Amino acid sequence: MTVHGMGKDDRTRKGDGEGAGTSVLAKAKPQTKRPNLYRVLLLNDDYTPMEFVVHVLERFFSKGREEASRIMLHVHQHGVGECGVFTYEVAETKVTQVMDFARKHQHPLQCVMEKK
Ligand code: TYC
Repeated sequence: MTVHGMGKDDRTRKGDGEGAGTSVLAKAKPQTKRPNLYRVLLLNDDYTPMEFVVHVLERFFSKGREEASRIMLHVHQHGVGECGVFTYEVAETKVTQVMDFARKHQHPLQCVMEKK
């Protein structure tokens, strides 16, 4: 219920057990909400060429050649590695782009996302 003359953005409110004619300042709720974040991961396999994985990291994750090579080798040696951290929609888009690109080139490369 709104008080006559007050817009919904006003932070002054009457009532709430205060005496007649008094007014209190409501605490301003912090407006910043941290978005849920998702890691996008590449999985190792025995068949996708190393150079293709480096290209994927450059093309879809904006990595330079050195960083892309480092991530690719990490995945090759450890089985899984992080390409980046994104909001849900962006992470989903990256996964779809990588999976479509890998399929188009007939490589079994797998890309997944997981909540941080
Ligand atoms: N293991 C692959 C090879 O030896 C290279 C590779 C790296 C594949 C990373 C996938 O996500 C991957 N050709």
